[in-house]
Amino acid sequence: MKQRLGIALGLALALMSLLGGPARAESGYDLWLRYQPVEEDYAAANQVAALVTGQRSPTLDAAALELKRGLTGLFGTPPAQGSAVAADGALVIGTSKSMPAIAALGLPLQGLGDEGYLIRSVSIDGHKATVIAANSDVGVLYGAFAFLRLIGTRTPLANLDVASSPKTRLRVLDHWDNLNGTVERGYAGASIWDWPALPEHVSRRIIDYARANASIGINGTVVNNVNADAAFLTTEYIEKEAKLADALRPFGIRLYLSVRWSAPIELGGLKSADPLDPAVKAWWQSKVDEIYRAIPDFGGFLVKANSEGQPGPQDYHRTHADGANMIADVLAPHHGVVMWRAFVYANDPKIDRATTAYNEFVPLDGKFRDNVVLQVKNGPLDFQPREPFSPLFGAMPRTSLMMEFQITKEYLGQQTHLAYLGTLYEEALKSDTYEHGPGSTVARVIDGSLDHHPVSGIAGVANIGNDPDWCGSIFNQANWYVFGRMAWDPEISARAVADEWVRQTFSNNPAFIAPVVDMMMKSREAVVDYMTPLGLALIMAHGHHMGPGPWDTIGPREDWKAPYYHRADAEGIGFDRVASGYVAQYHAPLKDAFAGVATTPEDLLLWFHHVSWDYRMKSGRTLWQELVAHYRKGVDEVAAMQAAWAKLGDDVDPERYAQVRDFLAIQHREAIWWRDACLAYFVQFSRRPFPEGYKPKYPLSYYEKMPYGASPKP
Ligand code: GCV
Repeated sequence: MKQRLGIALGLALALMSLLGGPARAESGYDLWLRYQPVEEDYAAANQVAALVTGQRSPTLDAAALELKRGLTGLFGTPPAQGSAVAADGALVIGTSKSMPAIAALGLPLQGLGDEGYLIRSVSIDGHKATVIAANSDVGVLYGAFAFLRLIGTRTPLANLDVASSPKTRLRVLDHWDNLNGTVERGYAGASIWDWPALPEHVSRRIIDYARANASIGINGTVVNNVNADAAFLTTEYIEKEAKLADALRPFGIRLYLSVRWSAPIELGGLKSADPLDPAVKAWWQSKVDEIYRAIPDFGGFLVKANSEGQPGPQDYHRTHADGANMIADVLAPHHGVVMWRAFVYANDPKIDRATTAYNEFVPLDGKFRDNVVLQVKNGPLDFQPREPFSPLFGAMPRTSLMMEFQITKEYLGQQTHLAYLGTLYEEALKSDTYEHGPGSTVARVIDGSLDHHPVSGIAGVANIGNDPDWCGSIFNQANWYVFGRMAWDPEISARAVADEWVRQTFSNNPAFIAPVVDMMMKSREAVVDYMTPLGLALIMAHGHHMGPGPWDTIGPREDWKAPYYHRADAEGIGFDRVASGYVAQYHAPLKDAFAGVATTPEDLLLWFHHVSWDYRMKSGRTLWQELVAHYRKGVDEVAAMQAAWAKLGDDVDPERYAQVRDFLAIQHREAIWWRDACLAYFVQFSRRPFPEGYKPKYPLSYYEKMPYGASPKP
């Protein structure tokens, strides 16, 4: 029946478009906020008859507007709007202050903090009603989105009792967006910030960006690249940024800036940027005061200092703490924070790059001001398909630490490959640091609960651009979504989030949800398998990081060359990180487990050890055979995703369906490329035969000469 309706609808749409009618293309612009009609039986049991609001504010108006938009889409008719409950089925929203009916209910709001919400089925004046209540307007907005999510996932609305508050304080997107509109490591078009049009004009896209972020609890945005241009601190740009901040404010989003350490020289004409020079501090002081005059709720600064050629306090023989504290002191009176990045490494081939951030920052533990939070990438290298968690988590009890994830998939197939990062984030957050014995998870380090820090947070390097679908692909939207959901609750499961994303983005049909969630849950492991199995890392092509480059020795620095990482030779493959001192950076029992080849988890074996090609793995295969098996499995998983998607056309509009189908075909072709190129390269060291039925299609020289953007003919 459903299928016949689908065919009829398809014919009608085709006819309408032939006649030039309004058939609306599904570009993906609406993200997970599509609000498509619910099924008849759900609608019959769960109508929301009226929306009841009290006093107004920009944020409460945004909540009411979203509910109106959402309920109209989901139930087909707009809810009546009023200021009192007159019949059964009303939805009452507000704080105790804005809505007397909520105050009268005496709800337990105390524990919700200033961003949490309560959604509860109640009786008001003898009528059945639902309330969305909070201590703040933004809590009501988060509750409104949560209520729409309940409907989007078809949760029955009778007898609701949901209370939720974020576990982390800073839930921030880091945009690596440049002044000229390009995005570093962006694969979704140009920057969404239209600087030339500001301050006069803020586009509709910015409001929709704010809505999408509020719907998943993101409360901050760093608008410019960490490789920062000092121009973002000029008066001209502060005026533009203030306009953006005004547009984001109703949605609970604060604006932050990445700052260039040498800005006092470049903009202020000073001779130095030494953090202990009073003139330098005075410059920052006056700049910060200027910013807060324009943006009273400005969030603070993000700093990449003395990293990959960026200037920093070490240029003046000062420490990271000297630098961070100086700007923290000028931000403190305004309640601003400093997010100081721990992504530093030395260009010394004798030093294991993975050890450097720990060596540099652990001695500074306890030396940072309270409004400084150290922003640490999930792994010690650089957003690889798989890395162990950075040993800095759990090693700095007297410093606030926040997580930095990458949402944009610099190293995981960029625009086209389907790689759901929920499983990667979950793996990192659930990792046990053992800082205070078992249960000292990374999630508890970064939510501040383990060592009782007031500042806690998660940052995600955004995958957002001005492409019609925002993220370069429909499935990349899931990574923005899961980032926000895990920032709100670092203990939520990747599977649960995938399930709710699929329901809101595509369909509530169980026959669709199960295979798609399954694809998503396996997708990141597939990428690990066809790119960097068994703990390999950074063997991507130099610079752009798209495609294989285990042979790559281009570049000025040893630690930018692939052989530095994989260390393949006639004996075996992998990095001996016992010898490098890295293993010792973990707490027991991890450091004991990682010290032994047999006790190291096999999915990280070559990260920690240089292992003989003939080493016997748990499967009974030799290491060489196992490596080949993983590369092959990765390709097979992508083929399985293609086969699964091929059966699912009925529940997806043609435009989005075709994009996923086509991108999976690209992913399959490129997974084969990865497999064959890497194995053609590694076999020259292993000199072991390929298992029966497998051999790379082309000789190594073919892959080595492949130009950027090309991949082998299938
Ligand atoms: C913003 C990696 C990326 C760089 C990025 C850097 C960082 O090296 O390739 O593009 O620069 O990380 O996180 O600072």
